[in-house]
Order: sequence, then structure tokens, then C-alpha cells
Amino acid sequence: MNKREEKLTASHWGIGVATVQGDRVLAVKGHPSDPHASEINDNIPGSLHGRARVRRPAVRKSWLTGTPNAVPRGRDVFVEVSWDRALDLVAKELSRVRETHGNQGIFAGSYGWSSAGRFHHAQTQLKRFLNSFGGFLRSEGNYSYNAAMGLMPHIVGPFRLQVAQATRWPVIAKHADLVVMFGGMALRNTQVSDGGVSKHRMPDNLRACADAGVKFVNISPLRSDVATEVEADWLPVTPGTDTALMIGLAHTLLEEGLHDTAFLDRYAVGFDQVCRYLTGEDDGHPKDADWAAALTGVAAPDIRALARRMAAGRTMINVAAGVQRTDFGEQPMWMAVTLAAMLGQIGLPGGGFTVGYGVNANIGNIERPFRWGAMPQGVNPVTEFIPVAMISEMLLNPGGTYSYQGHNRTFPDARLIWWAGGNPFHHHQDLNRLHKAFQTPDTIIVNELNWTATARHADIVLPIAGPQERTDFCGGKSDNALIPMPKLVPPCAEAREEYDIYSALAARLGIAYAFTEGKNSDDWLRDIWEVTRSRAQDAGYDLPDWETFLQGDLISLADPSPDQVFLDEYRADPKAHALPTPSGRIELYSETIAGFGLPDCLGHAAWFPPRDRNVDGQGAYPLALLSGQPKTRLHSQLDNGAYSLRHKIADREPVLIHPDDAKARGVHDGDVVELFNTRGRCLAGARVTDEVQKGCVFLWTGAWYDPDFDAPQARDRHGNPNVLTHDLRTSSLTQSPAAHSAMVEVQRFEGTPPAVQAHEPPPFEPEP
Ligand SMILES: Nc1nc2c(c(=O)[nH]1)N[C@H]1C(S)=C(S)[C@@H](COP(=O)(O)OP(=O)(O)OC[C@H]3O[C@@H](n4cnc5c(=O)[nH]c(N)nc54)[C@H](O)[C@@H]3O)O[C@H]1N2
Ligand SMILES: Nc1nc2c(c(=O)[nH]1)N[C@H]1C(S)=C(S)[C@@H](COP(=O)(O)OP(=O)(O)OC[C@H]3O[C@@H](n4cnc5c(=O)[nH]c(N)nc54)[C@H](O)[C@@H]3O)O[C@H]1N2
Ligand SMILES: [Mo]
Repeated sequence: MNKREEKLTASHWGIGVATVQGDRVLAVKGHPSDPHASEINDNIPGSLHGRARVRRPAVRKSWLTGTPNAVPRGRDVFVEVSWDRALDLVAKELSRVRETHGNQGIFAGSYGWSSAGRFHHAQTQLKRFLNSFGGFLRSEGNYSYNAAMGLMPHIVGPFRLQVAQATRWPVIAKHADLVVMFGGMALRNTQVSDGGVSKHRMPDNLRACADAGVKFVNISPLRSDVATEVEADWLPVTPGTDTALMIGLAHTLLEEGLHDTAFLDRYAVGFDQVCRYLTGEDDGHPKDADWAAALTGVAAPDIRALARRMAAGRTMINVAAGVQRTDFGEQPMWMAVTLAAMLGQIGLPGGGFTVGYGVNANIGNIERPFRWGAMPQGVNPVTEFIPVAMISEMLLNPGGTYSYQGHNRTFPDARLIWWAGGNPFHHHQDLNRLHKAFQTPDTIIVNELNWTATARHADIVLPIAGPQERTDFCGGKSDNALIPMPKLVPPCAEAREEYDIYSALAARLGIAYAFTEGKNSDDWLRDIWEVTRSRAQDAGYDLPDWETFLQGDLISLADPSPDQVFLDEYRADPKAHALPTPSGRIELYSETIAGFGLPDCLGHAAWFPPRDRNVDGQGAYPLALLSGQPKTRLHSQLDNGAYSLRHKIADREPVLIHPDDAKARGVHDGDVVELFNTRGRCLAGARVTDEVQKGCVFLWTGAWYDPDFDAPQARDRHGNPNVLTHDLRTSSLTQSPAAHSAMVEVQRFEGTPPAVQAHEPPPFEPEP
């Protein structure tokens, strides 16, 4: 009998201490140095050793037998093959597509979070391999805060820098009176940070704010979008109407002379245009608090009172990323910046605006002291790209045109898709449309741990070793610690490290050296550690050698900027620290954007009604569907783990519904319900609660998509909101995903609900 050992493991949600016995991970608990470790760790053993693991390379039967359209992707059976066979098929197909369509025929945008780890990063590995092969068609942006990334450079500066420069929470505790949160600041989302988080600091930092007397206002359809650490006033708002609410607030400031003209004159451009819009000088519609009340469901006196309260003290305005993941999602951010400029506190400690507090564990809490080493991706000779959320659009309209950042562009023709480290059948909107789009390429290759819906839509599925089945190290993109990730157990069945898969392919394609530089995984890990070590030395830290590090505990470094205040230098000297915008100032009106002449994004922040409220003239569905990030997992990852499963209702994802909405539909807590609209339908488990605003339902993302192709609209049995969301982007400025803007109806499911099959492998057949 093997003895039990305790070893470190690390992930996007924190450091775990794993109990390992032989080839099994028995349990993973939080590291003792983490004051608020995430329970997502509890999913790891069940998922790592779950039935859904891809055990051998597998090929879709119709594709293998040369009749690729005989059975649609997503519905076909698979044939397990040897690694040699699978790699030969991949190499041959890559060569064929390159020869016939060029490298731009290979789409490897491959968006997704994959796993933490500096070396075994799925996208980096795939992109390095394809760059060695002459390049690939890429995607630009993300699903998280794409509208912010596309808009902010026009009006303030690069968004990623703003996140890193966010004012720190201890500064807010000391200086702020009020934090106004559009979309709340859900503690559940601060479990996670891209690349890893060593300590969950948010609960204690928020408690320090509460102790210091800082007040919070939660403007959100969900009461629980705010931590219990603080006492917040809840102002429920109709989803998608935050811009109108902010406009109403701005109008009150203007009407009552509470705006800071000195700040606006010195630090911003375009306030005149904003005033004309607020007062209705051009369109005859004054946009006052009464106007806003009619759109938002927030009473006019409450709007006026909030505006006065914001002007009365030091106020931080926060916008959750979810608020820009909506129709015209650029507008609430631009309006938040406008509002903050009117208050004149940008650059002061505890005042101004932030887009993104609460979006991850580290924003406003910690930053990395220097850049960690990473596997170099090489250079992509193909310059063609698509905005990330246009995947279905591209596949269904090769040669079609679209507008993006003021340019007219044409969709390329992607013949081969390769996905590694992401789950588009989790992350993309309107999954019935994506299912159609995924029928169009010649070949789809997916590297996966599990038989996700994306793997089931592939022609060739390559089984890969999981994060506990390979050696690596972790350093979060915005964290201050380095964590060893020793291999805990051998890879499941025939699963392989992705690096070894690409090395074997590179050898077949005659590009072995270009990809490997003659190194194996262990050589690369040492190289990347040495790069990290030498950068550490430049920053004044002495890191141990690789062996010592790998056998030791985490290494915590100092916080490089604990007193940071966003835009304080700009405030101190707006000439010397001019912003990287055309005017060098905050652009409340952008000549550049106005010059694009877009119908869905003007030269200043403006109100546009959400599109799904009136579908095809048939009348809107009555309930707004919100589908935020799940507390019990990371997106779709580890959905088949114990913690995630414990929270399901009747085996399905919980949907929160207000008692009045439930009563009107005869729905009781614990019932299986069906959510539907023109695009699709799914089953879910009803949780009746007044935590959610009346008129809204909240269905967490990440339940593995489980379509029943024999049911109407290929009904999903498990509760995946993306069968209901629309695939329209925020606007033609940034073409960002707008998942939070969908309308649905809900009914009780009568009869025996079909069993959920999402966590089972697909059917296999021997080779014909
Ligand atoms: N309706 C709705 N949809 C949304 C959102 C929403 O708010 N509402 N939010 C959006 C947001 S913000 C995001 S970021 C996306 C997230 O979308 P994704 O990042 O695509 O979601 P994940 O579930 O993290 O998918 C990662 C996949 O990588 C696999 N994986 C893990 N490690 C490895 C590895 O080492 N190698 C390989 N090859 N695979 C690996 C996992 O098994 C998993 O299937 O979803 C978006 N979708
Ligand atoms: N546990 C866990 N944490 C995560 C993730 C995860 O999968 N699991 N994913 C991580 C990722 S990739 C990201 S990008 C972040 C996402 O972080 P966010 O984008 O902030 O998270 P969401 O949950 O999409 O949205 C936050 C809240 O916005 C509210 N909301 C939605 N629409 C509107 C609206 O129109 N108006 C207002 N006022 N409120 C609205 C919803 O009530 C929702 O709870 O979370 C990260 N953290
Ligand atoms: Mo995200």
C-alpha cells in the first residue's frame, strides 16, 4: 500500500495542499497561509479522476470514414485510435490545409482559460507550435471585458494598465466615504485570478472599509452581488439600463450645480457635448432623473438622492465587467467615466472610477513585482484575425464584411479549427447557432482533459495530461507569489503532455527544432525558472534554484505599490503625465469615435435600449436572463467535481427566481423548470429567492452543455444559459460579447425530466 503524502498544487483559484496516494489525488484543501481559501479545490479529485476524462485519442466516425457529413458534429460516435494514428492524421490534415488554403486557413484563436502554470499553458503551446509551422488565424480580445479593452484606449488609455493601476483597497478604506458599485462586486468572483492567486485578500480588505465607515451602494439585479463583510444599500436596477441611471445621476449633478467645472476644464474634453445631450438641447429630450426612473426601475427621488450623496464626499465608482458584457456595453463605462469626471475626484485617493473591482481576486489588492518567465510563443506570420466573439459569425459568413474599430473588414475562410484550453460550447453565446457554425470547417481538432461539448464537436480529440499530472510552476498575472506545482500523479490512461504531442507532430512535419530548440519539458521549465530568477535578481530578490524551489513551499514577494492611486500623477501634472488619448486628456467626447460614424456608438456616452426586449416584433419574453460566473467552479471547469455537484438542484444548474415570478408560474423551490426563448431552451433547478430582483432570473454559467437533439430546439438538459443568449455583439465599435442581455420565459417542467448526460463520455464504436 502506498503511503499518503501532502503536496502543493496551484490553480487560477488558489494554492491547494493535495493529499496523494499512489496514482490518486484523494483530497485538495486550501493552503494554511491563505486566509480565505477557495472551496473550488474540492472539485479537483472528482473531476481529475472522473468518468468524463478523455482516455485515448479519438476520431469522429463520419470524419474517419471519409463521409464527414453523414452525422453532424456533436451527435456522432467516436472511434478510439492509437497515438501514432492520431498524430499521422493531424499532420496530414495540417499539411493539406496549409497547401490548399494557406496558414490563414488554420484558425487557432483557441480562446479560453485552460489551467494555471507558466509552461503548460495550452494556448501558448499551440501558438508556438503553429508559429513554427508558418502561422495561424488568430482572434483578438476576450469574453471578460472586451468592450472595456476596445473603448478605454480612446477615452482614457489602455485598459489592462488601468486594472493594474487600480487604487488599492487600503487607500479606499482610509479616504473614501462611499463606493457606488454598478453590477456589485461579487465576492464569489474574487476567488479567481488569471494565472493564480496566492492569498484571498478581498474579504479582509472590505471588512477594513466597513470598519472605517466606508458606505457601499449595490446597483445590481442581484442582492448577493455584494459581500456580507460590508453593509450595502441595494438599489435593484433593470438589467441593461445602467447607462440610463448614470445619465440621470449626471443630469442631477448638472441641474444642481454639483459638478466640478474646474476639473472638467483642466482634465477632460467634450463636456459641452455631454451637457447638450443631458439637457436634450439637440434632440428635445432632457434626460433627467424622471427620464431615467422610467427606464431603470429606480425611483427618481432615489436617483437624485444618490447623485447628491456622491457629490457630498469622496466617492469611488465601480463598474463590474458583467455590466459591459451587455448590449451597448461600451456605454455604461463611458458614462461612469463621465460621471466620475463630473465629480472631479479622479486621481484623488479613494475617489474616481474603476472598471473591474470584484472581477478577480487581485484587482486593487496586489500586483506582481516583476514579469515571470514564460514559454516564448514565437512570431505569427499571419496578420489576419477576428474579434474573439465573432466565431460563429465568421464560420457562417466566410467572405462576409463587418465593422470593427472604424474599419470595414472581411471574414477569412477558416477550414481547420484547433482548440486547446478553452470551451466555446461553454463560453460562446447562442449555442444552437454555434452548433451550426461548427458544421462548416473541414476539420476540428480539440485537445481536452474531458469530453466537453466542444470535444464532442471535434473530429480529432487529443487527450491531455491535467495540471496535477505534470510538473510546472505558478505565478499569477497580477499576484506576488511563485508556487511550485510538482507532478502529483501520472497522466490518466493514455493522456499526454501537450508539449510532447506538439514535439511528436513537429518531428512528423520537419519542424522539430523550430518548435523544441532541442529541449524537453524539463529543460524548458529550468529555462523559464532561470529567466524568472534573473528578473527577480534585478528586482532585488534572491530566488532558489529549480530543484530547491520545486521541493519547497510557495515564495511570497513584496507588494510593489501598496499605496497606489489610479491617475494620481495625471492629476498632479496633466502635461507631464498626459494620457495616451488623442487630446492627452479624458475624452468625454471622442472625435475619433464620432468620426467612425457608427449607428451604435456615438462620440459621447449615450443611451441605447437593449435589443432583446422586443424580439422580431413578436413581443419580448418577460424575464431578463442574467448568467454570471459560478461560485462553485471556474466557468465550466470541474463542473463534475464534488463542490459543483453539491449545489445542483435535481442534478441541474440552479436558476434563481423571485418568489412573485415563481408564484405566477406555479414554480416551487426545487422544481425542475424549463427556460426558453426563440433561440433555445434548457432545463434547470428552481431556487426561489428574493435575492434576485423581480423580473429577472439568474442562471450560473458553466453547466456542461447537454443537448437533447430529439427534443424541441435541441433542449439542453443541464442548465446552460448560452442556449438562450444572443450572438449579437455589444456594438460595431468593439464587437464584444453581450451575454447578459437576453430575455426568456420560464415554466414548470411537467413529468419525469430526462437524465443529465453531460458528465458521461460519448458513445464509442470500434473502427468499421
Ligand atoms: N452566458 C455567459 N457566457 C459567458 C460569460 C457570461 O458572463 N455569461 N462569461 C464569459 C467569460 S468572462 C469567460 S472568461 C468565458 C470562459 O470561457 P472558457 O475559458 O472557454 O471556459 P473554461 O471552462 O475555463 O474552459 C477551459 C477549458 O480548458 C480545458 N483545460 C484546462 N486545462 C487545460 C490544459 O492544460 N490544456 C488543454 N488543452 N485544455 C485545458 C478545461 O477542461 C476546459 O474545458 O466564458 C464566457 N461566457
Ligand atoms: N468563482 C468564480 N470566479 C470567477 C470566475 C468563475 O468562473 N468562477 N470567472 C472569472 C472571470 S473570467 C471573469 S471575467 C470575472 C467576471 O466578473 P464579472 O464580469 O464582474 O462577473 P459576472 O458574474 O459576469 O457579473 C457580475 C454581476 O453583474 C450583474 N449584472 C449583470 N448584468 C447587469 C446589468 O445590466 N446591470 C447591473 N447593474 N448589473 C448587472 C450580475 O448580477 C452579476 O452577478 O469573474 C472571474 N471570477
Ligand atoms: Mo472572463
